[in-house]
Amino acid sequence: MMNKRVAEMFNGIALMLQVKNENGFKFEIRAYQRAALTVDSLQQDVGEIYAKQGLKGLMDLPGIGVGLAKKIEEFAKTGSMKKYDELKKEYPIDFKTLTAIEGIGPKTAIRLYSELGVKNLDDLKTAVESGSIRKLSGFGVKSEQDMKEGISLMESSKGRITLGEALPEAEGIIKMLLDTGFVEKAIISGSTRRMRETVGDIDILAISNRPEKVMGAFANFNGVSSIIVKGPTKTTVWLDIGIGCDLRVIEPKSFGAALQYFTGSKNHNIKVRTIAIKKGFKLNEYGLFGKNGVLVSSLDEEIIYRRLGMQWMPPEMREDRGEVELARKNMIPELVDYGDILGDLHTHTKETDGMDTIDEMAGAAIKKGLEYFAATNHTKSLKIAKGMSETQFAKFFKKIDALNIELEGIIRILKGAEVDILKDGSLDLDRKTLNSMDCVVGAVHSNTNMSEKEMTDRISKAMDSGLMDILAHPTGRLINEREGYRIDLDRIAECAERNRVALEINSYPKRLDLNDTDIMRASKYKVMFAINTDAHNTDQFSFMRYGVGTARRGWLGKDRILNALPMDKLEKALA
Ligand code: DGT
Ligand code: CA
Ligand code: CA
Repeated sequence: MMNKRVAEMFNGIALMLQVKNENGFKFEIRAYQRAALTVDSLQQDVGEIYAKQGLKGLMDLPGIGVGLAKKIEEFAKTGSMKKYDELKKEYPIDFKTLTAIEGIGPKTAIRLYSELGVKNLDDLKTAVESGSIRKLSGFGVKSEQDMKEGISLMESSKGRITLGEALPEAEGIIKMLLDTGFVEKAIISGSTRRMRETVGDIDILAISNRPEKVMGAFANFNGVSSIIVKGPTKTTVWLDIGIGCDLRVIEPKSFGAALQYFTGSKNHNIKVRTIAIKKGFKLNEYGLFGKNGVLVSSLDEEIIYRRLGMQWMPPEMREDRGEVELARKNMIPELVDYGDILGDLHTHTKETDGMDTIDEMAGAAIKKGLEYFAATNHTKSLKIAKGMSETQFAKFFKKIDALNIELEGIIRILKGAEVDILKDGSLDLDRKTLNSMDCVVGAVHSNTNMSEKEMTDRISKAMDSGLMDILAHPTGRLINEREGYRIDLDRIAECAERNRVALEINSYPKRLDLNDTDIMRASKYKVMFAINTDAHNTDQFSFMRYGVGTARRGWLGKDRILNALPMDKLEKALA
C-alpha cells in the first residue's frame, strides 16, 4: 500500500510551502493537507485505484483534483514526486519525525534548522543535551525539558505503529495474496487480530500448495521495502509503513492450532499451555496432542479450546487479564460487535477544522449505513480549529434542520458541539445554545498541564452542569506522541454515572481514548460508553472499527454502548 508515503509527501509539501511563504500558497497548502488526510484514511490503496481506474478513479476521491491526481500518478510510476524533492533540497529537514514531537510544529522545526542547524532527531537530541534550545528567544528551560520528554516518549514507542496504519496494510496483503490464485486461505493473526492499539509486526498465515509462488508474490508486494529472510514456510519483510511482516505458509490440517498460537498474546498462550500440560496434553502451533503424542485436535481453534475445557474467546480478549479463568467457567461475556453500531456521536465539518460539508458528511454516513450521526463542531475558544460562536451554531443548525427534512427516513443528523471545557470547568457556550442541541460532547483542549486533582475537579464541574451528554477523549493522550493529562478515572466515572454522561471511546487511531484498560476500570461504574469516530472528513467514518475493537478489548457488551441504541431509544437517553 502506498497511501502512507503519498500522504507523507503531500503533508511534507504543505509544510514546506507554509514555511516558504507564510501568506502565499494558502489555497495550495490547504489542498495538499486535505489530500493528505483523504489518502491517509483511505482503506483502499491509491496505487490500486490508479492501476484499475486511472486518473479518473483518483479524481473521484474527496479533495483530489487533476493536479493532485497527477502527483499520485507520478508517484505510482516513478516512486517519487519532483515537487517534493525540489522543496526538500531547500529544506533538508526530517519534518515527519521532528513535528511528531510534542511542542514542535513546522515553524519551530524551521527555526531549529535555521538557528541551530537541527535537521533530524539526532541533531535535536544534541541541541537539547547541550542546553542550546533554552537560549533561543521565546524558549526556556521548561520548553527544553518538554522537548526532552517528547523525545524519550517517541524513542520508547519506536518500532510500533498504530492499529489504524497496520490493519489496512495487513488487509491489503491478504487481498494481494488471494489475488495470486495460489492461496486457499489467508488470515491475519498476532496483535493485529487482537486489535491491539499499536502493532510491532504484522503476522499473516496462509494455506497454499505452491508456497514458493506465494513467497515470491509477497516479496514483490509494492509495500515491501526490503526482504529480511525468505524461506518456503516463513518469509519476513520490512514494510514501507515502518514495521515488519511475517508470512507463514502452514499445513491445512494445523490451521486452527497455528491460528491459536500465532494470535497470542504470548501471556495468554503461556496460561493456556500450562492448563494443557496439567491435563496431560501438549499444545503447540501444530496441534493439541494427547498422552502418546496422539493428535487430539488441530483444525479448529474453537475445538482446541473446548478440548481443554474452555470456551472459545474473541481474540480481543486474549491478553491474560482473566479471560482464561472466565472461559473455564463458561462465562465469556457477549461483546459489542462491529455491526452493532448504529450511529456516530462525534464528527466535524468544514465550518471548523473538518474537511467536508455537512451534506458530504451525511452522504458518507448514509453509505456507511448509519441511522444517525451528530455534527459536533468545535466552540469559540478553540481558535486554531476555527471554533464557532453561539450565532454561528444557530445558523449552522438551520442548515441541519433543512437537511433533516430532505433526508427524513434515510438518516437523522443530530445537532451538537464538541464544547470546550474551560480552565475553570465552565463550558464554552451559553446555556441557551447548549440546551438547543441534541448532543453535547464536552472536551478538554487547553491548559492541560494541571494537577490530577485540578483536572478531575475541572471535568467533574463540567459534567455537574447537567448540560453534557458525552465526555470526549477523557485522557487526551495521543499514541506515541503525548501522555494524557492526569485524571482520577474513578472519580470521573463516578461523576459520569451520577450525571448520566457517557464516556467516549474515541476511535481516531492516534487516540483510542479511553483505552482498553481504562474501559475495564470505568465499566465497574454504571456508566454508558459512546464509540465515536471524531471524523474530520468523509473517509474517517471508517475509523469506527478501531473504537469497537478497543471496546471489545475492554470487555464491553452492546448494552453499555450508547450509539448501539436505535434512534428512538437514543433520543430518550440523551434527553
Ligand atoms: P507485536 O508484534 O509486538 O505487536 O505483538 P504480537 O502479539 O503480534 O507478537 P509476535 O509478533 O512476537 O508473535 C505473534 C504471536 O506468536 C504472539 O502473539 C504469540 C505467539 N508467540 C510468539 N512468541 C511466543 C512464545 O515465546 N511463546 C508462545 N507461547 N507464543 C509465542
Ligand atoms: Ca506481531
Ligand atoms: Ca511476528
